[in-house]
Amino acid sequence: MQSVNNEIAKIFSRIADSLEILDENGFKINAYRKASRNISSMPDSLEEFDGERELSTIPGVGKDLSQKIIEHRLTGKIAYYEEIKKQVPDELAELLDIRGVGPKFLRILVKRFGVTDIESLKETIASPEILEVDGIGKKKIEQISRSVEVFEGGKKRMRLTEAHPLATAIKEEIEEIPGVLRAELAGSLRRMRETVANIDIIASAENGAEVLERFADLGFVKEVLRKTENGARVLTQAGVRTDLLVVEPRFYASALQNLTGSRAYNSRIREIAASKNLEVSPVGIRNGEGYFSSEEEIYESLGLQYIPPELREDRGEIEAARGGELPALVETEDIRGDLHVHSTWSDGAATIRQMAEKTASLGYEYVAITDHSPSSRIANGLSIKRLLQKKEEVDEINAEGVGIRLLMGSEVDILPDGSLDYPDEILRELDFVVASVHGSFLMEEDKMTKRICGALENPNVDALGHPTGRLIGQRDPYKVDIDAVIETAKNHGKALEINSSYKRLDLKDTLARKAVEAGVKIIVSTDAHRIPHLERIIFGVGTARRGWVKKTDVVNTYSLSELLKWLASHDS
Ligand code: DGT
Ligand code: ZN
Repeated sequence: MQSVNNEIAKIFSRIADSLEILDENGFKINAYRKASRNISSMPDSLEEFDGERELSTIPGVGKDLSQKIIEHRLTGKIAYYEEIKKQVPDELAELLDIRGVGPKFLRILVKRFGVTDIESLKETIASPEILEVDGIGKKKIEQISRSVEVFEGGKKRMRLTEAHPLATAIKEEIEEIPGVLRAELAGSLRRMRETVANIDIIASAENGAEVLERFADLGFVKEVLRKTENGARVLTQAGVRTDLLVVEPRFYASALQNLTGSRAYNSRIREIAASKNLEVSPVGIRNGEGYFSSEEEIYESLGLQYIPPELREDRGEIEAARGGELPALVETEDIRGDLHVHSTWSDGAATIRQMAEKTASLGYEYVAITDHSPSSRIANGLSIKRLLQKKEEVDEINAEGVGIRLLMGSEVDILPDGSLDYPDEILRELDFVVASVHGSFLMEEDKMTKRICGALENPNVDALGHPTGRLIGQRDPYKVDIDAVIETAKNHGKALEINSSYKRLDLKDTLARKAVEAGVKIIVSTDAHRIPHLERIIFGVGTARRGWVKKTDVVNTYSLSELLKWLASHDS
């Protein structure tokens, strides 16, 4: 849910940009620009202003703009804005975000060269004719080409699983800068959103200016894009935009709070702060003395339970926190075993013994070694003969004792007709079976649904692996009726997986939430094919937390004996 203030502010700002491109009267442009700014930073919701008269008391919002706000309230649309969008489509308006491309230059690009979007802009600035424009030289064009690269890079979102390790390494370098007292990831990374546009980091120090200078000199920095009094934006060698904000220690909690939630969340929190007579500054909420010592203290002052960063999206968590009804989210420390890992028996890079040693060192009580089944030929799936040999090795290692209980498992393919890749009498001998779709993705929805539900109905199957098959930024989920899958899992006491693999995070947050709301159990697994993958569990747990998943929903938070009991509960 986006707050009305945000929505209107965005529309007005977009109208101002468009009018600039259309070369309209400057007075009108400034009016929209000013109203947009005031509305986005004001603490009260527009909804609290009854009619046109009240609305026009907002600084910068006169009669004309009040009418537009009312029109939006009544119809969900503003006719004038719809008209403007026809003349200046989004792909054109967004070009103003390219540094060096001001409205005047963009007008020339449109009128003289027919530029409509980023592609045509790139062609135009690469053509020799562009140098015939007054005041445009080679240098200027070089600068704009560079800005275009940054613009395109900034539009791409990175996968959380790739950005997070990079961001953590940068954060650790910042912590080493003299004078830095604390540093933390903020923004979408702290919320563990599955993709992020940039790396946001916040630090506290008394000597902010010095810290920012040292930051800009760090080895990973390729280019400094922008510097302000208390912040810097740089591009890493790999082209990732990284923003650092440095604040005085006493403002740290406020600034961290301010820089974590989604925009929609932040504006609702600001409204609540204003209603509690707290000071709402652009860099965070302040109290009488000017600071809070922790985020917990801020939430207490707002009359809310502490809201964990992963929930700060304005998806109902504010209401829940007000009613003291936030769920007790699962934590990485709650995880007592990994139920989906591969070994050298199929396509893993580590032996069973190496996987066992590493998972034991993570403090786990159990690990299920779930290699592939025969149909996954590229993944060196195990024939029945090899499966039985592997079982012997698992038994041996268990008998020897390596500080962790190995579960003899399989990640068994769900074949196109819904049958499984091993016969029942073989599956029955396994401790843990996760069933997954690895091929024939392009099926009609009802066939795919039948296929997957059929597998879940098999009493030997314990969980459904990566339930939707999506790959972030690469492949859409296959067509499946997820509600039917959830219902079948529920009826048969089966778990659905949150797979922590870097492209998967599948189930995703919103679907995980749907599943636990329906009372379905979850396994959070790594699907590790190498030792370092075992540490990716934090991303699965992060996804679970974003999906409001509680510790009690997650099967692999159980002790070994509880787990075995759960496994027995749905066997035939
Ligand atoms: P991203 O970067 O698209 O993956 O997502 P975020 O949430 O990190 O967004 P970003 O980097 O634009 O902003 C960082 C933080 O600052 C985030 O917590 C939202 C907050 N923020 C940024 N701009 C505004 C704004 O105009 N209004 C409000 N209320 N908050 C903002
Ligand atoms: Zn961000």
